[in-house]
Amino acid sequence: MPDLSTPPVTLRYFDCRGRAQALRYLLIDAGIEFDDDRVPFDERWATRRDDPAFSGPFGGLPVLRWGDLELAQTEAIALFLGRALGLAGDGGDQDAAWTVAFTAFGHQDLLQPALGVIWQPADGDDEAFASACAAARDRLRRRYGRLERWLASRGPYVLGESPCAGDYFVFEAIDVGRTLLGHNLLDEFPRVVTLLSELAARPRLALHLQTGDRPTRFSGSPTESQLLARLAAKVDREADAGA
Ligand SMILES: N[C@@H](CCC(=O)N[C@@H](CS)C(=O)NCC(=O)O)C(=O)O
Repeated sequence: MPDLSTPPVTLRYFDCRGRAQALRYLLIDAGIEFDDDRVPFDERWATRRDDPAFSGPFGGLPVLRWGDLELAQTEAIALFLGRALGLAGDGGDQDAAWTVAFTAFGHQDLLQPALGVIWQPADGDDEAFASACAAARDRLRRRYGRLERWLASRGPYVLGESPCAGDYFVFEAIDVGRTLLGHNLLDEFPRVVTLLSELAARPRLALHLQTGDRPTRFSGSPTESQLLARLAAKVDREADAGA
């Protein structure tokens, strides 16, 4: 059994969802009290980014402090928390490896293509914008299909009955994907939808999602709001065309 008595915990990241939101979900769902240190997008980062005491060993966020331990790199933090909090399947080597695999799948393969659409040039032409969105949708749908297939013999979570660290990454990445690129992205993937709704219904997470405590920004892109407006207009146009 993991020891759930925790020392003081701080998770430092920017004031957006980005790479850290899955880690926030994981800590919240496990009932861990932590300092959710959200660095604003202002000159404070520029003045502190070169200070290893602030920006960690690699100069990038997120950074986790767990008592005397300082850890960086999103997926390493997930691995550590997964093991410390009993969120790595049955605790054996295979489940631990699959937990890492699904963390990487969520963080790299699902989240980065979804967020990529709000890192495009804000004033790019409509054709280039539409084709980047279509490419992201295609890539994501193929990957959601693989997840759907995986869940057919397990579920509702990736390792079975209870969530592992990787589920929070898959959840966050797909929630970002459907918010940015349209809810119909999940139309053919009922098991994926079930995973998302089961996780969102867990009491502490449901409370977090209802209270509006989650950062409103997705990323640090300075032109995020313009890209979001373009995306919303595009999704509306497509809905009208399909009606
Ligand atoms: N591979 C690292 C990447 C960390 C990283 O690049 N973080 C970005 C935010 S998403 C950052 O700190 N950017 C600020 C900067 O580099 O000045 C991880 O997964 O944690």
